[in-house]
Amino acid sequence: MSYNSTNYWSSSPSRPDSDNPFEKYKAQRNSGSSNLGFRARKRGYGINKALKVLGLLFVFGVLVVAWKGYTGNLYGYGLGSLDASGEHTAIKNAGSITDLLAEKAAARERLLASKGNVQVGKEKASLVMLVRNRELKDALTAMKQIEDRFNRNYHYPWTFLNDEPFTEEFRNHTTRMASGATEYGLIPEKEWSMPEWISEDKFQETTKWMSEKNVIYGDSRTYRHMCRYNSGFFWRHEALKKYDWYWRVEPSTSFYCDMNYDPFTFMRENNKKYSFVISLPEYRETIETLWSTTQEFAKLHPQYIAKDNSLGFITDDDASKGIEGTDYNNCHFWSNFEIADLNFWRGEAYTKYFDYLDKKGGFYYERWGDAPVHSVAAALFLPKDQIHFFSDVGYNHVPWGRCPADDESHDYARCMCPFEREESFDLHQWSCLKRWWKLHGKSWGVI
Ligand SMILES: Nc1nc2c(ncn2[C@@H]2O[C@H](COP(=O)(O)OP(=O)(O)OP(=O)(O)O)[C@@H](O)[C@H]2O)c(=O)[nH]1
Ligand SMILES: [Mg+2]
Repeated sequence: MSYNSTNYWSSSPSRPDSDNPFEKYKAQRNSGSSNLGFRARKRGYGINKALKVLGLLFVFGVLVVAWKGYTGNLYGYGLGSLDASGEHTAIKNAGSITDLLAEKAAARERLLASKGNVQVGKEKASLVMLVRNRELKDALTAMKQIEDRFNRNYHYPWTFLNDEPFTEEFRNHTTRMASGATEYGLIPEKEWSMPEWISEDKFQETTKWMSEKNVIYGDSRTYRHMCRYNSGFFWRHEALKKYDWYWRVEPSTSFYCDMNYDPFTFMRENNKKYSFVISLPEYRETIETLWSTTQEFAKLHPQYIAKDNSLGFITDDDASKGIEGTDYNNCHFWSNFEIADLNFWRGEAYTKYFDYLDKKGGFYYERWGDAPVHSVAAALFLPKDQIHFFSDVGYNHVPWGRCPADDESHDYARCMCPFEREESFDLHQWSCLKRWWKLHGKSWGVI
C-alpha cells in the first residue's frame, strides 16, 4: 500500500499500517527498540534537563533583579531601603522620574535644534494655518508638501490658530514636521462668536432657509465664525503681530511644484500685496447683499478706491461705469491659498471696510465668505498690478486643482501634477482666470 497523507491521518491508531513511514517511525520511537528511538528518548531527556537548568537560572535572575530593584541599585530609583547616610532611597530618588521627564523634553529640544530650524528666508513672514485639533492628519499632509516643495530651504516659521487650545499631540506632530519654528495661538472668544448686534432670531431664519435650499455650510454657525475671523481678525492675533507677510495654508491642500525662490521676497521686491492661484465665482445666495453694501461703502469713502483697480475682474459690466454702475460677477480669488501683505489688512481702508461689513451683519444673516470679502477689497483698494497670480504654482484644494501651463511645468523635476493641463481648473468654464487675463491685456492661454 502506498502512502498518502489523507488515509494516514484518517487511519485508526489501533490499526497501524506497517508500510506507512510515519507509522513505522512512531512505532520505533515508542518501543525504543531502534537507534532512532533510543536517540529520541535520549534527546528528550537532555531537553528536560536543559529546561530545568534554565528554569533555575530564571528564578535566580528574578530574585537578583527584585533585590537590586528594591535596594535601588539597579535603576537608581529603587523603592526602598536605607542608604549609607541612613536616608531612605525611595525618598532620596523621588525626583528621578521628574528628571527623566525633563531629560525627555530636553531630548526633544535637541532633536529640533539638530534639524537646524534657524530661519534662512529673509522676510518677516510666517506660514499660517487656522485649524482644528481633529484635522491633524490633514494639516500634516499639507505641511509635508509645503516643506518638501519650498520651506525646507527657507525654514520660515509656522503659526497655527485655533478657537480651542491645541493638544500636545497636535503640537508635537506639527513641530516635528516643520523645518522652522512653530507657534500655537488661541483665538479670543470675542473674535469667534456672534457680535452683540446680531439677532439670534434673524440668524436662525437664515440658517433655516439656507438648509432648505441646500446652500453649502448654510446652516453652520462655526463656518460663519471662521469666515468672519478670516475676514477681519487673524492678522490681529498676538502671534502674527511681528510679521509683515503670511502664506495661508489649509489642511488637505496639495502643492505639486518645487518653489525655488522666496515668494515673500518676490512679493516685497515687486510691490505686490495680494496673490492667488485659483479664481472662481462665489455662490450668489451666500452674498446677496455684499455688493450693494460695498457700493454704499465706496460712496461713503471714495478715497480708498484705487485708480487703476481690478473692477474689470469682478464685474462683467462695462467697468467704466464705476462701482455704482456695475454688478458683481461673483468672481473671487480662492482664499484657501493666499500669500499676502498683512499690512494691507491692517491698513485704514480695509479696517474701515471690514467694520462696515461687520455692522451690516452679512457674515451671519447671509454667509459672506472671507474669499469674496478679501477679493472685493483687494480688487478695489489695490492698483491691479499689486495683485499677483502665482502662475507657477501647482495647487489643489478639493474639488479644484490647477497645474502651470508654461514650458516650465513640463519640467517634471519641478512639478508632479496628477492630472493633465487640460484638466486644470484654469480651463474650466467656471474659472474666472480669463477675466483676469483680459483685465491685464494678455491673450487667453499665455501665462
Ligand atoms: N479652529 C477651527 N478652524 C476651523 C473651523 N472651521 C474651519 N476651520 C478652518 O478654516 C479653514 C477653512 O475651513 P474649511 O472647512 O476648509 O472651509 P472651506 O475651504 O470653505 O470648505 P471645505 O474645505 O470644502 O470644507 C480650514 O483651515 C479649516 O481647518 C473651526 O471650527 N475651528
Ligand atoms: Mg478648505
